This record gives sequence, C-alpha cells and structure tokens, in this order.
Amino acid sequence: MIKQLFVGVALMLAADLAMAAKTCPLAIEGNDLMKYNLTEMKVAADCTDVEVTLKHVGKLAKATMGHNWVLAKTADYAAIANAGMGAGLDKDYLPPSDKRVIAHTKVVGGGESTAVKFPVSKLTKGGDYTFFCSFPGHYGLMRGKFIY
Ligand code: CU1
Repeated sequence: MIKQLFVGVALMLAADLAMAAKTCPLAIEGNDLMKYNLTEMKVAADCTDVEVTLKHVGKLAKATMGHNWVLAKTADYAAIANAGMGAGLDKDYLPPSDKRVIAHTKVVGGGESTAVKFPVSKLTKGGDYTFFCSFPGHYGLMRGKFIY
C-alpha cells in the first residue's frame, strides 16, 4: 500500500518535471538561391527551451553559399550582420561574443545541418525579434520574424 503510494507520488513528480522543461523543436531550411523556406517562426507559450535546426538543402559549399541562423532583437540584427561580415567564416560571420546575439548556429554548406538550443528565458514575451543569416550579403533576403 505505502509502496504503491510512493510509486504514485514519484510518477506525479516525474510528470511535473516533464512539464517544467519542454524543448520545442523548430526547423528551417536554407538553399542555393539565398533563401530560407520560412519568413516567420513561432514559439509556443509552453516551451521552456527552443531547438532550431537549420538544414542547407542546396549543394553549394559553405564558403560560397553558407548559411547560419542567428536570432537578435529586430533593432539589432542589421548592425550585427554588418559587424559580422568581417569576422570570417571561422567565426560564423558574427562579432565574437556579441551580447546582442541571442542565439546562433554555425555556418553550414549544402547538404549539412546544424542546430542550436536556447532557453526562452532569453526572450521577452511579445518582443520584436528577427532571425537572419549573417553570411556576407545574405541578411537582406534571408531574414524573418521570430515570434514569442
Ligand atoms: Cu546565408
């Protein structure tokens, strides 16, 4: 009887823990035409973490048509992209340890995938966020609205 009670309480605690942490997967693709397949990404209200997977569905090498996925406040993204241009491929075309970057993947080339996981606690509900590719010259076409 007592043992059954313990098992019940343990199961309830496990369920609580499972509810406490929820990683929500989001997927996006980039191609050889310098385009993402999405212009908007949305995080559900009950997510505690987000894991964004970027798949480069093209064939071109990352040195010529590399893509990454970078998240920043809409007010910051153009400045980050401009500052990142000179950083080089090995720095993923981002200014090193730039605090304006909320999350980012590395740069990938055709056929490759990459992912980044981050807590939604880095975001403000209803904030104005933009995701973009920081490869030089790409953010004009490769960007979208990130909604939380
Ligand atoms: Cu790109």
